[in-house]
Amino acid sequence: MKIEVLTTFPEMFSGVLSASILGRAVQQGLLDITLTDIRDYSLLKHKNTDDYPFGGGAGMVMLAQPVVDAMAAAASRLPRGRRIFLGPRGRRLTTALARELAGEEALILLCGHYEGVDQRALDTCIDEEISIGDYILTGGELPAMVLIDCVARFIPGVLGSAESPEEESFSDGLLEYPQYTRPRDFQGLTVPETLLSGDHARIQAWRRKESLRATLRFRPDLLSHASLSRKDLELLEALRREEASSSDEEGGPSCFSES
Ligand code: 4G3
Repeated sequence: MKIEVLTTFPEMFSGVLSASILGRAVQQGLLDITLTDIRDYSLLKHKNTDDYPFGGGAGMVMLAQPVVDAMAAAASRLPRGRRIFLGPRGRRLTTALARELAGEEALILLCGHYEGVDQRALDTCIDEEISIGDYILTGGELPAMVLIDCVARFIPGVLGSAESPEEESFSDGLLEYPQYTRPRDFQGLTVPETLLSGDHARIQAWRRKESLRATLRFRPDLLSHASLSRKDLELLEALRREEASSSDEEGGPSCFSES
């Protein structure tokens, strides 16, 4: 997938795009990411990209001219690219949206800074606005990186063949089950016996139950949209009783010494 990012802070992306799974995806050519500095398109003599807001008020507004010209240049390179602005008024980024975006051949991501971008630039050169959540950040760069990471996981080959983006939390509408690795005994804390049994069917059943338990405990709101079998609903009924009677018990073990 080709992605062009329009930003006044291209240097913010270097670590994220060179490390770990995204770094490997870039190296393998699965992700082809171009960083375009909006400042390079400013026609002002000091290459400004922002100015004071008409009507007054705090902060600065990004100028339409460098944004529109940077977008025109990007769109000429990626004429089929979906033109996305990262902003707090946008459609919420979810697993479903990330999966949809991963099916595109190209994306153009516009990162705003300051108090926003001149509305005329947004009206003329953006297909859609996407938000990563209900909070304000100093710029759209972190949201763009979050979107790239989230979308990349659905591009075939980005995750190792052993991992599947569909096995993670939220893909089936439930939270993930707890995971354990070596050693079997860590400071007296042991791994659930089922996971050592080698009985694949038993392990699957345990994991499903623990996914349901985690979702019921931490994100019960997700249960109304999850696809649940008859067996799941039975398990949930049992878990509701279990959780209700255990909620007044002492908490689990702590990694800090009890004094
Ligand atoms: C536009 C996106 C851009 C208006 C961007 C602030 C949060 C998100 C910005 C504005 C951002 C988000 C830049 N902050 N929730 N900051 O995805 O008020």
